[in-house]
Amino acid sequence: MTLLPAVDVKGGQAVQLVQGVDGTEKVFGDPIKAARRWQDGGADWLHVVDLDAAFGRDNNLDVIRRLIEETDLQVELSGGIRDDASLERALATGCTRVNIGTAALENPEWCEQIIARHRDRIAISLDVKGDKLAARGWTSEGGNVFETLARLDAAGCRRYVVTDVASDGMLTGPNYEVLGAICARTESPVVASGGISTLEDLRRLRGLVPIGIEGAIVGTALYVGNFTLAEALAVARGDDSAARNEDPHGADRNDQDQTDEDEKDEDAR
Ligand code: AMZ
Repeated sequence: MTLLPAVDVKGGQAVQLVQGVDGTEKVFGDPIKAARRWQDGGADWLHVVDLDAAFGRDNNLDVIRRLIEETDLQVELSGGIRDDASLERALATGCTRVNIGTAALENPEWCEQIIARHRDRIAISLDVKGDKLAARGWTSEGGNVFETLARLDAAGCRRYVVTDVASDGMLTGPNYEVLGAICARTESPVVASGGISTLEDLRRLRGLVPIGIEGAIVGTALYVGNFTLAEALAVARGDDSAARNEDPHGADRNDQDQTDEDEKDEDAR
């Protein structure tokens, strides 16, 4: 499974929002420094969101362009890519692929054309809020998730990035139900985003690779230090025996095992 650390950029700074709400951000400084930190930690990929562009004001393309030039990372770039001009600008940064959110809802014909033209360089962002999709910086809603997915699949969409808006920045775990339902309805690979909090979450997502989960985007959990990037990469590779001891529920489970043993002893007496 591919691990993609997130660098969300607002006002030139790396930030993490809570449920995507403007103004809730924790600020983590220079996005290029953050990207270098994830590269030095062993990441191959970065998920970069231009939040100002997603909110429909201004953009952070200068710093994002430099970030791509000054690192060797493969970058998935999103935010505000809604027409030919913004798509050309985004592709010209040297990113590996772009994610399209709002336009998948508001401009389906354009999406069909760009999927046909740019194939693997286009992924569709399914930003899920209940059974609807969120658009325009997650400030508006529209379109049923599964109807939109069926339409995009028919258009040949190569990849989906599925973000559960309610989980994003919350450290409450991914929305496995939504991820499972989407994987069941498409043959294209799915990158999971939103809510990842523990290495156990990453292990569970890795277990979903056979049904179509290809990658996982980690933001807040990495920035606040719930685990290290090295640990996360090891779990994503399936090579995490050294990291297993950290299971936060391990202590509780052992206590429960002990209680079970005690009960058995009682029964035997
Ligand atoms: O946090 C938010 N409010 C937010 C966010 N992270 N709003 C949009 N986005 C991301 C989507 C997707 O990657 O997850 O921006 C991209 C979509 O942008 P657009 O402009 O195509 O809808």
